[in-house]
Amino acid sequence: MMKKSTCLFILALILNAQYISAFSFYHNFYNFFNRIKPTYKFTYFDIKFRGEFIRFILSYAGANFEDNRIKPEDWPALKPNTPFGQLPVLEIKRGSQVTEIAQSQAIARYLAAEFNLDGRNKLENGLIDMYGAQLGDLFNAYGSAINNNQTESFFNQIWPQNFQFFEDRMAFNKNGFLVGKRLSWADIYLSQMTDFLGDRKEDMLNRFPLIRALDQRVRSMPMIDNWIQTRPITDL
Ligand SMILES: N[C@@H](CCC(=O)N[C@@H](CS)C(=O)NCC(=O)O)C(=O)O
Repeated sequence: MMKKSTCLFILALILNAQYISAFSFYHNFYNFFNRIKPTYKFTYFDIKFRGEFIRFILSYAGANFEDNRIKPEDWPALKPNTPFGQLPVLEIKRGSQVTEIAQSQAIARYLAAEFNLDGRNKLENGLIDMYGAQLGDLFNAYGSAINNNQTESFFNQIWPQNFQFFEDRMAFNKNGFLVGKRLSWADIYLSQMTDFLGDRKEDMLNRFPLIRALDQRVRSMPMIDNWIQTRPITDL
C-alpha cells in the first residue's frame, strides 16, 4: 500500500502538469492571436487637416491601411455610427476582433506604441504628449482663424510664436528630435503641420532651422516620401 503522503504528492504532480499544459495552451493561443497582423481602416474627410499626420504615421509604419475618405454628403449617415460623432476614426481589425478609436491624438498614441514612435519611458511619453497637445491647440487656433477669416494674422503671429516654442525646445534637446534620442509621433505631427503653410513654408522655415531640418528628415523617409508623392491633392 502507498502511503497517504505519497498519494498526495503524486496527485499534486498530476494536477501541476495539467495546470502547466492548460497554461501553455492559453499562451500558444494568445501568441497565435497576436501574430495575426491587424489591418487598418482610417476614416476621415477628403482633406489633410486633422487626419494627415495619422496618414503619415501609418505610411511610416508601412501599415497597409485603407484610406477611407468621406464625402460631405455621406457624413450625416455615418456620424451617429462613430464613437463621438466626429472624424478621424481608426478601425483596427485583428481576426474577428474589430476596434474603433476616435480622437486624432489617441489614434496617434496607439499607433506610436505599435510602431515604436512613442517614448522610451513615462517621462518621454509625458513630453511627447505635451507637444501633441500644443500642436492640437495650434490646430484649434487654425480652425477658428479659417472660420473667422483671420488666417493672415494667424500665420503672422500665432504660428511663428508656436514655432519659436518648438524651435527652442529642439535646441534644448540638442539632437534634432523633440524628445529623447529617436523619432516620435510628435516629430511627425510637427513636420506634417508644415503642409498648412503652403506658399509661406519656405519663408517660415528659414526662420526656424531646427524645425526645417526635422521636417526634411521626416519627409525624406522613404515610406513617408512615397505617401507624399502618391497622396490625393486636396485644398486644406
Ligand atoms: N479632438 C478631435 C476633433 C475632431 C474634429 O473636430 N473633427 C471634425 C473634422 S476636423 C469633424 O468630425 N467634424 C464634423 C462634425 O463634427 O460633424 C480630434 O482631434 O480628433
